[in-house]
Formats: sequence, structure tokens, C-alpha cells
Amino acid sequence: MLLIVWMFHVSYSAYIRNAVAADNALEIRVRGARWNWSYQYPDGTPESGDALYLPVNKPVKMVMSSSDVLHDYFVPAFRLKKDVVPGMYSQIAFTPNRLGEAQVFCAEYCGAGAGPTAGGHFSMLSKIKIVTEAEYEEHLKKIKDIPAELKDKENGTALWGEQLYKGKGCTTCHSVDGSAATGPTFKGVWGRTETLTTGEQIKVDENYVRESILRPQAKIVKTFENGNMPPFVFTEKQVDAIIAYLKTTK
Ligand code: HEC
Ligand SMILES: [Cu+2]
Repeated sequence: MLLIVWMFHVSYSAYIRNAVAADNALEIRVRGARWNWSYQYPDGTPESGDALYLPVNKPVKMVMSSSDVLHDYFVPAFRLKKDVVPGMYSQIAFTPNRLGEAQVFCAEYCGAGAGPTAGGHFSMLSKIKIVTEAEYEEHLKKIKDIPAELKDKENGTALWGEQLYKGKGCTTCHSVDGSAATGPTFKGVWGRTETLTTGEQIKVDENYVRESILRPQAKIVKTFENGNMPPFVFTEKQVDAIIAYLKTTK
């Protein structure tokens, strides 16, 4: 009896620690979609790389949702795992207390890709980087703008767009070599005329691309009805960068 009471006490306090966030916790939005994780910092800035940055010793509350199917946010190094469910929010709380890097997995089988190179559940990976408060602030400032290493380059914006295309999971559904995948190829996409499910014809331009990324279900390209592109969260500058990139994938 005493043993059971003790075991209950130990596991319940661990459970409460991960279920109830401190008042001053940093609130991070986490979105799962086939097949990538994306994040949004408390000030609304979307994370543009493949890792979430968190300052050490600061309590964190994650508010998580899914844009399509059931996923599961799993950080083995933190002993954290939580279902990410379409149609509802789930939460976890924790306080990272050591600098370093942790691998994130999806622990819910969420579908196979269109082919061996097209990704799928196994490629739904991410990282959490625990850094100092100063590095965290520095990182936030950096991702709001074009990366410094691309700034002076000719075509820097398009190169940034290419980084986003590769880093944000677009490659799982869109090729640039003309090969078929879950979504239309980006080869020659700029200026192409698409036929929508409504029968309407539309020319691929800035407004169409912007809407296709932020609200993919608004206009669906015929024969790609079942591809189900998830909505993405990007800053205006990032959308501009992707547009610049799509102008180059001829
Ligand atoms: C799960 C698969 C999937 C992922 C991931 C995905 N897309 Fe799509 N995308 C589609 C499908 C399917 C369509 C066509 C149906 C539609 O219009 O919604 C599409 C359409 C588009 C179009 C319109 C293209 C055209 O020829 O009309 C653009 C632009 C686009 N996606 C951009 C992106 C970008 C940028 C990313 C990454 C940030 C991305 N997509 C990630 C599946 C995906
Ligand atoms: Cu998943």
C-alpha cells in the first residue's frame, strides 16, 4: 500500500510538472502537418529554420495543433511525448535546464510519401536548440530578415526562398525537375496556367502563390484534389522569398 502511494505521488508530480505551465512561461505554438513541424514564437514570428530555439532555464509552454492528421510530438531527451490532434489544442510544459540540442520525432504513424524520395512519416523530424537568453534574442532578430550570408549575394532573396523550400518540407510534395509528386511540380510554375477543380483557369502569379501557401484549400488545382497541402505560417518577407525562388525554377 505504501509503495503504491509513493509511486502515485512520484509519477503524479511529474505529470503535473509537464501539464501545468508557470505563469511567465514562453508560449510557443507548434503545428504538425504532413510531414513537418513548424513553430511560432510568442511575438508571432514563425521559425524559418528546422530547429526551434529556446532560452535556457526559462519555463516553456507549447500549444500544439495539427493541420491534417494525428501526429505526436516526441522529444526523447526531454522525456516528453504528446499527441497532436486535428481539431483541438494539446499542451506540454517544461523548463530546459541545460544548453544543447535535442532531436524531435513524430511518434504517430502519419502516412507514407508518394515515393522513396518524397518523404513521409519517417522524415517528420525537427530539433530544439537550447541557447542562452542573448543567443535567443539574436536568433529572433535574425529570422525576421533575410539571412546575413545571403544578403550581399545577387539573387539573395531567391536563394532564401530555396532554403525555405528545402527546409520547410515543400520538397516532399513539390519537385523542381518536372517529376510528378503529391503536388504540382515547380518546374516552369511561374506564369503557368492552371485549371482549378471549379473549371476556372488561373495564371500563377504573386497573389495566387501567396494564397496557395497561406490558404492552400482556397483554390485547388485539378487532378491534385487529394494532395491536401497543409497551410503554412510565413512572414510576408518569407512569402516574397519563395515567390522569388519560384520565378527561377524554369
Ligand atoms: C502534403 C503535400 C504538400 C506540401 C508539404 C506542400 N504542398 Fe504545395 N501543394 C500541394 C498540392 C496537392 C497542391 C495542389 C492542390 C492545391 O492547389 O491546393 C499544391 C499547390 C501549391 C501551389 C500552387 C502550384 C500550382 O501549380 O498551382 C504552390 C505555389 C505551393 N503548393 C507551394 C508550396 C510551398 C511553398 C510549400 C512548402 C512551404 C508547399 N507547397 C508544401 C501539396 C503540398
Ligand atoms: Cu506525424
